[in-house]
Amino acid sequence: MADTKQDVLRDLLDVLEELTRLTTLEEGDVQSFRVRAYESAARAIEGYPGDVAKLSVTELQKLEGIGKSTAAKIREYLDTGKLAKLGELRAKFPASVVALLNVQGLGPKGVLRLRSELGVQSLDDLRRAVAEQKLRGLKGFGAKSEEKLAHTLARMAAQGEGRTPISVALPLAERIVAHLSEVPGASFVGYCGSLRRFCETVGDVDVIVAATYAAPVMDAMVAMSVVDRVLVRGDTKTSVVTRRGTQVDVRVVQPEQLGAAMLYFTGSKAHNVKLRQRALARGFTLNEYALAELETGRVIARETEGAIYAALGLPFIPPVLREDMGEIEAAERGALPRQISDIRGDFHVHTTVSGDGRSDLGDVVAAARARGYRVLAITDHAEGTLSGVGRDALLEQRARIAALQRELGDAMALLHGVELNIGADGALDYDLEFRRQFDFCLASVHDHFDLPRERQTARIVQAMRDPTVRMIGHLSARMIGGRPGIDVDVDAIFDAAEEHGVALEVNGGLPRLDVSVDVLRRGRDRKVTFVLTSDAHHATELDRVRFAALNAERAGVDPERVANTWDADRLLAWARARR
Ligand code: DGT
Ligand code: CA
Ligand code: CA
Ligand code: ZN
Repeated sequence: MADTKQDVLRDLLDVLEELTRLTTLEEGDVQSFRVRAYESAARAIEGYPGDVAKLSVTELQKLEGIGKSTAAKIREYLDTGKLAKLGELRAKFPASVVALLNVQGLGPKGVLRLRSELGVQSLDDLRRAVAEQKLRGLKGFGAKSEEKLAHTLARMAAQGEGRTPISVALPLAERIVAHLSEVPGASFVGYCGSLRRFCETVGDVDVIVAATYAAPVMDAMVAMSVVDRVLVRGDTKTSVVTRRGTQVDVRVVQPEQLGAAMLYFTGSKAHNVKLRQRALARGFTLNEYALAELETGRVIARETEGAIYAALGLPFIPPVLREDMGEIEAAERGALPRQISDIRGDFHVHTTVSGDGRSDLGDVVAAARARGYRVLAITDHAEGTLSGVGRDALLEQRARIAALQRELGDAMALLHGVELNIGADGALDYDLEFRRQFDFCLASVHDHFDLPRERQTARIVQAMRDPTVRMIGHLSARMIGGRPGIDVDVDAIFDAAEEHGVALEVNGGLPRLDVSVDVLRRGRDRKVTFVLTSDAHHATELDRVRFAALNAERAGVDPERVANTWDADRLLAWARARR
């Protein structure tokens, strides 16, 4: 089966990403010239509207962000499916060493020093070295950073360091699904397991394919370029491990059994157990093949999940709710939470005005219009953030927004907003007078992650008291699988949110998903307004708002608590309201 244009593009981006990571190790610097060259090449390719594979070295070089040597590497990979430089780097840095880059606070320099001076080649080695207090004598480390590392390692172990963050697992799964969907005879391909339930990390990715013949599906799976090794190659199940260390289980089922298989392999286990008890109470058995009569084995339902739920006297239960947290009981009472639909706007969006934004204002606005939004707040970083800007740049942007608004008319309201940085003691950027001139201010934490709970809580509450702050962005500032969240008293934050009428963001960026599902569950019955956002740094990332919606649905938050679902007038009045 020939690779499609999309596959080629994704493979190429993967290769560039791996090259970037390995080069940080080779050079001991995340900011080296070559690291940045690969990063900017990846962005150029992502943004290129045509077929990259058709471009010559010279044509590649003409794209902004691609230099001569990177252009040659790209061509080499497209022509041969291989890259000599990558092979060389892989030989130099085995996967267990690359995995050390995931240890917060170590960085490529630290990894290299630990390897050369202490022979640390893996997380286990590092754990041993820390336990034996071997780091404190090392230049650039010391007792303090050794203690910090011990802390980080303990946290990684507690989070299940073998688990893959959803920001890696979901794109991987979507890519596998797209690839296997092209196999002739595959009538359905989808992912199940914890990923379909939208868990923040997954132990492995479970993919289900409905097909009469399994062999072509399994052939296509093991041939994918993301695959590092094959663990099991069977008739109904194949398991592989990707280069980044994620296990993927692919199961082929007969098309008429698809529903039963999807239900079973989506889980959770606890949800399945409850359903099976319910089936037994009705004289049925339920397994991955069918819901059937206990006595006769006669099949009652198996083609769709909905048919199985219906035969058990239940409405369809959305996968994100299947955690045995009362959803079956709620379904029985007809009291499942309402779905979140009709998202009418976004309130956390960056443009090239932010140092880390990658789409021009005009492109972001056009993309928002294409989604049918009625309100859009442009919220670039204020000067207190690393990638933020000063007043002049924002005033210039304000004029551009006003001009765009004239073109848009009533179709969509553009708000000139800003993402303020919350200082260690709660101070915000600029001065009150300047902040008041924005249509919409959100405030969020971007540094000082290690403050004790009272100070973290106090600094955020202090920001909430500011009359210009409409919303607190990514409350915990965590990066799933990377940085832990800051320590805050969530109940005190809810109290302040109710008192000051400040909303809490539900950030849909997969590395963040912040506020988390846990905080959403705790806040479900408080009078707190939640706002779904994409935190897009590129026009295509506006789509991430759907992840925010899934996270809110996981927690069973009612749409009435979610500002984006309000009608346009109410939403706009809320966004502009001044205290
Ligand atoms: P993970 O991979 O650890 O993030 O979590 P899951 O939920 O994806 O678990 P996994 O991959 O072991 O299995 C996928 C689904 O298959 C699981 O959610 C429920 C179902 N399943 C697996 N083993 C059992 C079992 O022993 N009993 C029942 N009832 N269901 C099972
Ligand atoms: Ca799984
Ligand atoms: Ca599995
Ligand atoms: Zn932001």
